[in-house]
Amino acid sequence: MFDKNKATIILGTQWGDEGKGKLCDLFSNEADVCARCQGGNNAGHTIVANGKKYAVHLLPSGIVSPDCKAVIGSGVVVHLESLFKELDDIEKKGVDTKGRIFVSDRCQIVFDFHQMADGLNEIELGGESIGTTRRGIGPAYSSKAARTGIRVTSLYNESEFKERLEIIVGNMKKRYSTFDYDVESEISKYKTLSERLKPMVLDTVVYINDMIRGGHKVLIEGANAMMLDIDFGTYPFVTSSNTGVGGALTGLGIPPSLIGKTIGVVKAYTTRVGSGPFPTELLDSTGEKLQKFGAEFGVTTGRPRRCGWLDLVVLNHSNLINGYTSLNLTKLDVLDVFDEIKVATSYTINGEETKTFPADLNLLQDVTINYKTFKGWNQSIAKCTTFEQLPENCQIYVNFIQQFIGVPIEWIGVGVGREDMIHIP
Ligand code: 2SA
Ligand code: GDP
Ligand code: MG
Repeated sequence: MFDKNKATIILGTQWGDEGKGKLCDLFSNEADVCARCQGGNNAGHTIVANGKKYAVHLLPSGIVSPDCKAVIGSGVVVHLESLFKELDDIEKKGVDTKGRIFVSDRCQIVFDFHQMADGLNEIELGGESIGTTRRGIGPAYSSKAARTGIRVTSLYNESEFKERLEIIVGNMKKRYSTFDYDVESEISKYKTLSERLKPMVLDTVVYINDMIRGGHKVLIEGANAMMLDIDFGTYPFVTSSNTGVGGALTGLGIPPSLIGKTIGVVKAYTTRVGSGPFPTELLDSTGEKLQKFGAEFGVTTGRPRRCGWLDLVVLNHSNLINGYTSLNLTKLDVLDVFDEIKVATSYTINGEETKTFPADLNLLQDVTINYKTFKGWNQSIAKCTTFEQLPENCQIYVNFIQQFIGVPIEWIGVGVGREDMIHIP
């Protein structure tokens, strides 16, 4: 699972919700540290372990493993009230988090006004809206890039916090005519929040580097996924962080030489929540069947997810950028009930076949998808524990994917639970 003195990264390869939480949980059982590097509480990672279901948003999945430290790295944007609510909720489920959660002193804070701005921006966009989670992620990263953001470290400098808060709220008021915000009450609220946060605040750059270099097992948990990457995803229908391997490095402050394995999590079909292009989307009964059997609803917002066949053009694009060392194919069991399964192998755009994902989304309006069709296996694979136990048609499907991408499928998900995973060493 871990190379010596190197961190392992787990990343989403499609549009999110591939099942990263489950693989991260499996690795966290062995890890000393599980660190989030980007995103915020837009993420929704599900873990089903010891007969209980957990949904984490800001908390790293490693929080569920009692011997694993959980780190929220500098690249994460943090809404403090949401963080504390998550901590309280997970404690109620019997998870002892004391002394195990650290928050970077360099993290940008997501304020309620960022969430308000997120909602207002979406309303302004009307029919062109991104379909964000409205958790304030875009506006918080915008403040960071505009250098008006407020970092955790500023919470402990009263005058600096007040000064920066007044500037940023002033800017918001100028930008949004309907913006009502009381700075004084915000300051007093943050006094209380920052007290609770204090024992968790850490220079995580030093901590993570020391842990990896010191031979401890460090897992880096990506949030969202490659096609939602601010630079390489379906811009502007993306989130506001770098969701790939680059985001892992900049979000934690570690050099590439400290990275060992980079594992890509691939759903055996495709889903997307929110707006934006989705070439293999199925707007018919097959799509509905995928949604129903895959229980495809957003973990953070409860929104139904759009569904379609696996798209290897997308997976190739994602692999080109992240260089996966192995893949985790998830939710293969959802395909148990299909007579026929399709996989996109290329697109035809303006009469030309292409295997690469275009930057110009307009080109996708008239795209023809070239599919390879597989026979289904029409039986449950839930109890399979080895690759050899999978039905022949299922093995053919898996083998095709790994040969097409040229990356070994090392893990196969056959159910929601921690134990429902085939490992192919
Ligand atoms: P945002 O809120 O600014 O990051 O939204 C921008 C786009 O990114 C998408 N996005 C997501 N896509 C899949 N899963 C996400 N997490 C939740 C989950 C989503 C939910 O695990 O189910 O509950 O709705 C996630 N977070 C952001 C979003 O849909 C926009 O397309
Ligand atoms: P993440 O954001 O990538 O962590 O994924 P989500 O938690 O948002 O969504 C994945 C959903 O699929 C969750 O409900 C998981 O419990 C579930 N899941 C994960 N792996 C499998 C699998 O192999 N089979 C099935 N049936 N469900 C899975
Ligand atoms: Mg999710």
